[in-house]
Amino acid sequence: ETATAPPRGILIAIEGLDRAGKSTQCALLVERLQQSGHKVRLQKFPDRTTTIGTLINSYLTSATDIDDHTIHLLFSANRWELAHSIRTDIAAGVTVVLDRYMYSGVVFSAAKGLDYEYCRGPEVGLPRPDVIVFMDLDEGEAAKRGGFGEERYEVPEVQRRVREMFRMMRGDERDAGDWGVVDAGAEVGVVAERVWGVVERGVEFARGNELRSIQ
Ligand code: NYM
Ligand code: MG
Repeated sequence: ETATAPPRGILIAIEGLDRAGKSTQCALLVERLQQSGHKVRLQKFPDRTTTIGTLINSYLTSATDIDDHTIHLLFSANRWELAHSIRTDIAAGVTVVLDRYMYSGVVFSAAKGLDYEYCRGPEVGLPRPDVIVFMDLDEGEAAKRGGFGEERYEVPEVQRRVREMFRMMRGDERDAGDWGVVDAGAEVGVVAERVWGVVERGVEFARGNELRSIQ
């Protein structure tokens, strides 16, 4: 008798601007996936718990200044140091929910003026999500959600450019078909339903396809 391997896990990325409600929706999504029988792990990027993550945290909190190219590569290195554990989990049947991923990595650096292709280069080869949920929120709605935090990038002008860059990146044909845009400007439960609608596409895709790599 041969044992049947469990179906692979699904790789789901949640992206969007600061204050779009990503972390809330990630928590709700993890719960819902668990209720429908998935084993799930949440992976936040940047992951500030590693050695590289400590450097990133000190940059974001303005405790240190780091050159634009250097911090860009550190954000990417933070994904590479965790890529193996993501692949291992997916292969073992664990679904991984990413709270931000390489898309944030590219757009936040490109919004500072770094070349888009330069920014995307170091991400090639990372595990490619089966689906990306983009939580979209316009500047006006975001402003109603209260003041920005204290971290770097949390100013309206940067957020506006980042939103533009995200729009451009959603048109990048190398990731074509991966994106689902959700209007995040509604009540939490309504947004959660919309997120679930996009995630179901990823579940369906993962049933018939191997985990891909960013190309
Ligand atoms: N950020 C996040 C980047 O600039 N590059 C990256 O690769 C990633 C993953 O860090 N403003 C930015 C976006 C956010 C900030 O993220 C911290 P969070 O989700 O607030 O911890
Ligand atoms: Mg933040």
